[in-house]
Amino acid sequence: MKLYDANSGNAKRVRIFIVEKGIDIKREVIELGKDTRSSEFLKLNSLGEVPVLQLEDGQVITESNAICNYLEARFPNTSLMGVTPEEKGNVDMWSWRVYSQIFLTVGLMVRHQLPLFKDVLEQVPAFAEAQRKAIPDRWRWLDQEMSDGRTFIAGNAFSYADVQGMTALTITDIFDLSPPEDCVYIKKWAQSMRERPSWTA
Ligand SMILES: N[C@@H](CCC(=O)N[C@@H](CS)C(=O)NCC(=O)O)C(=O)O
Repeated sequence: MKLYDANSGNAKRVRIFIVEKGIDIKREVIELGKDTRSSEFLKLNSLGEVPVLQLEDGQVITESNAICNYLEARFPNTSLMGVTPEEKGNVDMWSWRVYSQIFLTVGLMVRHQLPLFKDVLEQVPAFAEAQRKAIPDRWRWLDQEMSDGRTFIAGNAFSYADVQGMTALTITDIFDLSPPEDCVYIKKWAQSMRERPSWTA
C-alpha cells in the first residue's frame, strides 16, 4: 500500500487516523498545485487531489473519508468508528457533523481565497468572508454540545469524530479561527488533542 500525501488538511486527516490506528503505510509526499496537477498524477486521481491510497493490486482509493473507512475495515483492531451498530451510527453522526459544520466551512473559505485554487474554481471573496464569519459560532455550537461533560466528541472514547475535530482544529489554527475563548469545553478537549502523539502527524 502507498499513500500519496501532501501538506494539506484532508491529507492530515488520514495521517492522524493512521497514527491512531497504529498502522504503518509507505508514503510519497508530493507538492500541492504542482505534482497534483501533473498528467501522471491525474491518471491516479482525475480530480488532482490528495490524499490517494494505492493498494497492493493497483486499485486506487481517493477521498480522505473513504480512505479512513477502508483502513478501518481492513484493520478493525483499535476501532475508531465503533463496533456495535449503535456505536457506528453515533460516531458517523458526530464525524459528519464536525466535518460538515466546521472543516467544510473553513475548506470553502480557503478554496475561495487562496491563490492555489484560483484556476480550480471561480473565487467569490464575499463567499469566503461569509464562511470565515460563520466559524466562531460553529465552534460555539460544538462547545454547547460538549457541555454535557463528555471527554470526546462522540462520547467517552476517542473516535473518528475526534480525528475530524483535530483536522478542523489544525486548519482553523492556520487561519486564526481556533475556538473562541468562551468555548471552555472545546478548549479543554483541544488541549488534550494537542497532547496526543498523532497531533504532529
Ligand atoms: N474531498 C477530498 C478533498 C481533497 C482536497 O481538496 N485536496 C486538496 C488539498 S486540501 C488538493 O489536493 N489540492 C490539490 C490541488 O489543488 O492541486 C478529500 O477529502 O480527500
